[in-house]
Amino acid sequence: MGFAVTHSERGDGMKSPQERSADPAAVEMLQHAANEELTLAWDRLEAMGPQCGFGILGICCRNCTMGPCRIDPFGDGPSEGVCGATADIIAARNVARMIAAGASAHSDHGRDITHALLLASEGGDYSVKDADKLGRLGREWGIETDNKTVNELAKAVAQAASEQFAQQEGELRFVQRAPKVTQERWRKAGVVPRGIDREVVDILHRTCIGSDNDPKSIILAGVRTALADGWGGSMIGTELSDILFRTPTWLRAETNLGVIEPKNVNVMVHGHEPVLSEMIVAATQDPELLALAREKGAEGITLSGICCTANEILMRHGIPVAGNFLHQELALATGAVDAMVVDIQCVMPALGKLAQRFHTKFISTSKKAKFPYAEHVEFDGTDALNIAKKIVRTAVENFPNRDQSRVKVPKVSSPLIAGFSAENIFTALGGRYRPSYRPLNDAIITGRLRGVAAVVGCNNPKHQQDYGHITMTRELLANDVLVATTGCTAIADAKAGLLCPEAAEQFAGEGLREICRAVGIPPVLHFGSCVDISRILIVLSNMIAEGGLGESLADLPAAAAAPEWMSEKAVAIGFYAVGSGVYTVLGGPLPVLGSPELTKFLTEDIEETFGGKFAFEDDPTKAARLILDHIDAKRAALHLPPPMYDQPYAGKTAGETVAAE
Ligand code: XCC
Ligand code: SF4
Repeated sequence: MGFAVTHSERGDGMKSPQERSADPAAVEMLQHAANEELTLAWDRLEAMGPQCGFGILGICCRNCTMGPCRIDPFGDGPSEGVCGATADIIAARNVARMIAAGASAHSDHGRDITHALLLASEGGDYSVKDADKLGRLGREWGIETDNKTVNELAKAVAQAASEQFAQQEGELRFVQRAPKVTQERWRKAGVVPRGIDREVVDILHRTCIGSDNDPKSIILAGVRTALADGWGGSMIGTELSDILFRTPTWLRAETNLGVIEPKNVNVMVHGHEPVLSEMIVAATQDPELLALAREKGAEGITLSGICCTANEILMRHGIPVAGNFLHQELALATGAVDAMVVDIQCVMPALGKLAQRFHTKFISTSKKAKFPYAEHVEFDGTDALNIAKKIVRTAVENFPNRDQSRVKVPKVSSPLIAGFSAENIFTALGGRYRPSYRPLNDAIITGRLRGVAAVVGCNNPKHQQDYGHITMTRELLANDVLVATTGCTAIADAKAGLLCPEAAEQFAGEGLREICRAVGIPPVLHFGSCVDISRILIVLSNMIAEGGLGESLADLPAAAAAPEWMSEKAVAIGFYAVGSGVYTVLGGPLPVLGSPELTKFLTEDIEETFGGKFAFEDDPTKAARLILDHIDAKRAALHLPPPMYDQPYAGKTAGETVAAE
């Protein structure tokens, strides 16, 4: 049974570097990697094809050893597994397990941050950097704040956060942050998360052979687990990171492989948790290690990052970002990385073998994430600075082993502005003297802004790297949609110059441009790492609280998209967005198409319960138009006037993306 892989360009031989990535730095490195005969994700994808059609459609099951079972979508083979599970049941169980895995990843990250806050409260290398936010959260959670020192309060908040993971009954605390009507929807559907760990376990239990076999019931439980991520584990991760490492403020920085400095020792961090990368930041500034670097013949130490741990230290320190998910191998291929230091999530196991082709030390640090060909230096938050220094020292001492004749660093980098948060966006959008979301809401109500969209997510070698992110984002900007971004999309947009105020002049419609000019912000706002999508949930909730844009998140002229997603974490995010009432467009479908009934439920019927639903659209221009249609429909439902400068949107599109049609 030979299904075509979802992406139309697959299956017709090798793609050129230009077809593999829209980023000129990547194109240069892909050519270089080919010359050096390095095997990268794109090569492995091509070697993999054609990929298993049952897997793509979501209708294979190996939940017990009576199987593995697979359903024939054409109806002339088996229509049930050995236990009698139909395509609908199998696809629902599989997608629910993806949610559980994604939610567990984000939430375990949140748990580690909670642990670090507890360590900080006891003294040691971490300390509370944002005591105001700590106080606000303490009061929000009803913790007595008045007679406590910062560390005493930090301890109480960390303990309360920790209980959110273990809680068995009741509702997660942050559920209260959602608009009342949204909360009521959740209660009515029975999906208010009780405890973070509990919901993940619930999915694993109910999808075990012979438990929940009603696809709708499985999906509702999946939504509850996803909400435990967005309004639980992820939000705890974000809030406690801000308390520990400070809430981001706008700053300028650089991104792309050109930030790697061939004359310097290059330390690169990759993964997700700021607990490690924050300490590496401090270690790379250590005078002793800087002196040692000079002794070894380097001019200094350059720290840069990949994926979300890069976003964390970008947002708080302006540390340059070397690239997003598909840049991890390309960065090593420069031959100029003296140590690649990784913690958890999105780290390709291929890195170890690739590092062996160079002098690069590949250092794993998490008990939970060990890798082939890696040196393991365990980092659990205790004695943090010393261990970080040890890691940086390894990089410095490795510098003389570098073969400079093999170094190839593309001279490509772009400036960007990052550091937006739910706390500072109102100062960004004109509420400078009177902190409020009024200016943002008014801009939407008058139609100067058509609406807002969150474009987030990964890279995936099935898509031309970054093309989907950039194309969709530009299409939205041209139509006066303010874009919020995080994760690998944020890095893609930054590389394409979209995180600069000047991008408004080039790409934004007239209304959005006016706003960007007036307040000096970029048309695309970088809200941080993937757990920081929780910031966007808070922004949307604050917009409802401000008034004039409806009563629930589902009423807002807003939408979300993940044009190049690949991770189970993205599935969890998609489900908490939809569950929160947000229309969410995925580039590449969820693996549910083998169940037409489940597909219909997720893309249509689920809206009745939550106000949000999924759409699957590979073409980023078409996907942007789905979002624009949705925003216009929500505007109409709120009786708002049409967009001030631009009706209808089809009359005005983003330059190149029109030609591409
Ligand atoms: Fe990973 Fe957060 Fe996806 Fe990027 S966007 S590839 S999940 S790093 Ni989170
Ligand atoms: Fe097959 Fe059912 Fe076992 Fe899945 S749970 S492998 S469908 S018998």
